[in-house]
Amino acid sequence: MQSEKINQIKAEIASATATNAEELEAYRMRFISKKSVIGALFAEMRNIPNEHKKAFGQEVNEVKQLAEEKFQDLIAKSESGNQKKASLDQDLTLPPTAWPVGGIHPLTAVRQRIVTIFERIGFNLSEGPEIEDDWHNFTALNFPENHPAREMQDTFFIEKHPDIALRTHTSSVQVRVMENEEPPIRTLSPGRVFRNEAISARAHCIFHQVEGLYVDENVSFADLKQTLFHFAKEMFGKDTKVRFRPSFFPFTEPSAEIDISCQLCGGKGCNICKGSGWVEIGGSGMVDPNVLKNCGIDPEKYTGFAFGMGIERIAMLKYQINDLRLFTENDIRFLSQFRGLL
Ligand code: 2NL
Repeated sequence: MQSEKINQIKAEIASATATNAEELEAYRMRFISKKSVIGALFAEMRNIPNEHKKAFGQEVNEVKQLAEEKFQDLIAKSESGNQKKASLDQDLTLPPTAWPVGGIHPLTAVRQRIVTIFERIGFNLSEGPEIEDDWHNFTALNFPENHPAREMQDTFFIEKHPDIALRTHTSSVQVRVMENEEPPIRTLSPGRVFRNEAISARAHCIFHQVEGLYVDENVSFADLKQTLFHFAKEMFGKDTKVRFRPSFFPFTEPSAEIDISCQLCGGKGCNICKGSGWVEIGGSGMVDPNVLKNCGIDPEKYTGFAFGMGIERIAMLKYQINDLRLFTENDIRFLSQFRGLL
């Protein structure tokens, strides 16, 4: 009689299923809890004659163990079932999709890199107006009265007599520094400059320049060379070679163009360097004594060096960019390539 009941419970356990929390709870109520059918079997114990108690107890314990094993089994199955369902929907353990965020403009990144290199060797930053008078843009810098840069076709004039123009270089900032400060002067002036040029892959009417100026007692051409050697190696890598080529600027004497070994071919000769192995990165020289005098600095006591570079040009060499217009067209396919900079 009792055995039949126990067999029936065993059969029920064997065929039990549970796929969700409610069904699991129903199973627990029927087979595990105190008030379950198995609980009832334990309560029955009292009524079993002593000689059968042991055998009955064994049978009841067996079915109890069976019920518990099946319960664990059902729990495990329903959990993996839930997981399967979730993975079809969405895996909440995955990292979230990143929102598209902006990046630093390549010119900003390159300017910042240049600034950092010079700040670390004692240069400070200086800024000045983009609209300049003739004195700060031309006359103080020793430009002769008839210099072609002073022509309408080269410079954007805002007013004539007296002449007011968009600055054509940031040397005007350094003239202002020399007028206002005593040596030693070590300053770097990055900024936007303007020239009346037809826009092409190699020229633009608005571009960016960084100029450096060092004025003190006993500043020599050796200091100029060593400073620019240092810059080139920091900016383009320690194997970069530097060469100075004699040149002319109205505001420096002597003057030199600064070349570095070609980034692309390492000096062997290629398209970028037109077979020479060298590319120009800027100009430099010893500040002309006339310029020092114009800015209120005694050229008998002080000497100085200065240099100028186009930021676009440095960026183009560093990142192999072949068209100046890319910097101002705001094409996301170009700009997003520099997202990781800085
Ligand atoms: C170039 C050449 C140069 C300077 C800039 C400078 C400034 C003062 C006095 C003397 Cl206040 N010189 N600046 C000197 C030599 C060259 O720039 O090719 N720039 C893109």
